[in-house]
Amino acid sequence: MTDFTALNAGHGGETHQVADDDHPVLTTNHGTPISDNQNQLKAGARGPVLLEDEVYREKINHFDHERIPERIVHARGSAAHGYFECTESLSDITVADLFQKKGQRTDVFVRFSTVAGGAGSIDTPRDVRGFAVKFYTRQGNWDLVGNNIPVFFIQDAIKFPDLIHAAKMEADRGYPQAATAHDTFWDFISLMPESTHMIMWAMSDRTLPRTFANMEGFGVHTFRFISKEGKSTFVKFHWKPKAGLASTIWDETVKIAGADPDFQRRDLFERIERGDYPEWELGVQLFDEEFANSQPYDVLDATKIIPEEVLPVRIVGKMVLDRYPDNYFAETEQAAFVPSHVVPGIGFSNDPLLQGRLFSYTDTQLSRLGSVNFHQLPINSAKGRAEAAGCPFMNQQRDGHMQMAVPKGRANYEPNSLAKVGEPGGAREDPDGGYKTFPSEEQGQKLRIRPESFADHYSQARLFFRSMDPAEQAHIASALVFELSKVSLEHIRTAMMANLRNVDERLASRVADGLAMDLPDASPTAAPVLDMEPSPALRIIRGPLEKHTLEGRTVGILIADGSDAGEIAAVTDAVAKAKGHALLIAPKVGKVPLSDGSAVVADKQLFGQPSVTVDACAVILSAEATAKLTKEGAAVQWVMDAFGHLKAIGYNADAKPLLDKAGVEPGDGVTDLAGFVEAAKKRYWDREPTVRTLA
Ligand code: HDD
Repeated sequence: MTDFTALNAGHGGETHQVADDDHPVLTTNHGTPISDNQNQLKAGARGPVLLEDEVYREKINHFDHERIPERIVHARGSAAHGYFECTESLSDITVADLFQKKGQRTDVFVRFSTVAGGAGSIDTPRDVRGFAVKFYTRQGNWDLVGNNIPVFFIQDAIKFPDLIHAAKMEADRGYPQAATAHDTFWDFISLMPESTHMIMWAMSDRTLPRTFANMEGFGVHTFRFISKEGKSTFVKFHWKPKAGLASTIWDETVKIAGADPDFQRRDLFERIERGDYPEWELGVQLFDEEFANSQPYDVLDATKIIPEEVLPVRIVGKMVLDRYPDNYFAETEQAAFVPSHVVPGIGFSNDPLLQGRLFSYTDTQLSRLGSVNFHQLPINSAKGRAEAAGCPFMNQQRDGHMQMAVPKGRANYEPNSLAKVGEPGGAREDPDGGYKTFPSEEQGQKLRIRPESFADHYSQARLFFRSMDPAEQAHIASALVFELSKVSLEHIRTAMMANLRNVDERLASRVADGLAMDLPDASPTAAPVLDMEPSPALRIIRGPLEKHTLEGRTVGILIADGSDAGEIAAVTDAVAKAKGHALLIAPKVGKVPLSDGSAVVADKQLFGQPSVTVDACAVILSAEATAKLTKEGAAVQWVMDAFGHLKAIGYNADAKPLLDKAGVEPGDGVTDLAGFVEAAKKRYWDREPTVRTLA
């Protein structure tokens, strides 16, 4: 018989990595040690492969089934672990464990997402962002499944499948992916006046967040807190980013998508790696029935906000994300967020959108994760309770696909008396500490109807638009022109403009002008449109959460052979002092020889790191390098984009010809190196009208 040992060693023998002290023995899933992970079992060296090869079959079989269905919405997501810390006790208002004591910490897992695109789509479409928080409290898991926008498109959950079908890629052609700029989305929206307020937010810079750390988050619906005495207080939840609100310019957004489709996921990972932990304050708006009844809108209507100027947000905690997941699939993908998962002290209102959600999320996990036992996956397990009570869950539910628990004894029913004879009797109710639903009085006829108090679809859309900074208003008008320009059916554009007239006549005219179309008559309204008091808290630009800072932000420093070592050190040090993050970017990464004979290794290569990926730009070049780079499209574009995207540009004297070539004009934010780091802390909105025409 032929001895094949030598053959195997010779062909691919070098790829055989064998077990040693550092590497355990490779096994199959049922534990059999594997001797060869490189070759299938064959009948002879050149012969056919054998079906009996379990090592091969098991490996490929498992691989073939690695993917699970992606989420029907919010498929593209990125997540991190961290903690929530209570900074003000709410023990008089709710029994929820996490709000009892100042300083008390609760572990969290947070997943950010886009809505419309598939799991492999880009991070930066114009889209709403999901902001889902799982609190592992000692009384079980609480999932606060919100968005970065405080209102929603529809008032009733029964419309959700239609909204999503219209928003996602069109059914026959399979595009566009992760974009709302198409016929079916705007067709649905034009026929759904209640979505107008949400559309104002969606067309604003809110859907172009710079990074996840620069977004607000909202629970959207009105929830309830329930106290020890059984008293209910209505509550709306707000997450306020410590890094400040910041967005990108549309042209920049589009270019980021090409330069780095994973821009925000990468940023989340790198921030945590650097120790720049993303952080938010948790705020609550607390109110009672009397306040609710005094407002000109219904607090059960998810297309409405309560302006912060009317009811201030009270800060009661902070959340810090300080650990990136170990494994994307096991944690981020298998995480199941379920709004009906609340803990004692937290309850629901009658918001019909919220009520509809309470069914949908558990249901979807059954097809996505495949089993009623999805709560046993480590990421979903009630680990906060496990720490407090020694077990994540205790009940008489049994079996099902992928059951991981091995319950002992016969007590799979309740009541039972088995404890009387010394057998384990299983868990029992806790009438005092267990979850109690708020016993609200409910009465009425069974009807498929919406209340009159939900009829006003335009007042808050107007409130939002009129509260914006002029620069933001221009962005909204331009976004509407862009999106509607991509709508091929003219009657849909016309219907949208008819709705916009009810929001603001000037906005409607700007859009009509941008589309070169005639303004139609305004569409009928179901209720009078009110002029509410503007709410400056809704602004990003020149608003209360726009921060002028370098903390956590990235400065790109363009260098090349012969750059001045002292100037580079001065800028890098100043950036570090301002708690920013400096990146040296050069035409070649390996080694950049500097003016004083020393050399640095660049962090990034110019062609792979366009200026859209950084928050501010410094250019430090020798005269010779500048002469070369003025003929290099990527370098000219680097500076041109920084200027067009309203970023600070600092430069040394020798680099000036590159700025001239890029059409950079002197003005605010264009500065010598000495003034650069201070200038780098903000964007220059007043420059915008000089670099592009907005609607
Ligand atoms: Fe939803 C996922 C947020 C309305 C049905 N939703 C999902 C996620 C977020 C939201 C952040 C992703 C969670 C994660 O990261 O895994 N959804 C919202 C907000 C809404 C909203 C803020 C309105 C205020 N959603 C909504 C309605 C329905 C759904 C009205 C259905 C009746 N949502 C789902 C879903 C998803 C989901 C199909 C897909 C994946 C999942 O649940 O786990 O069940």
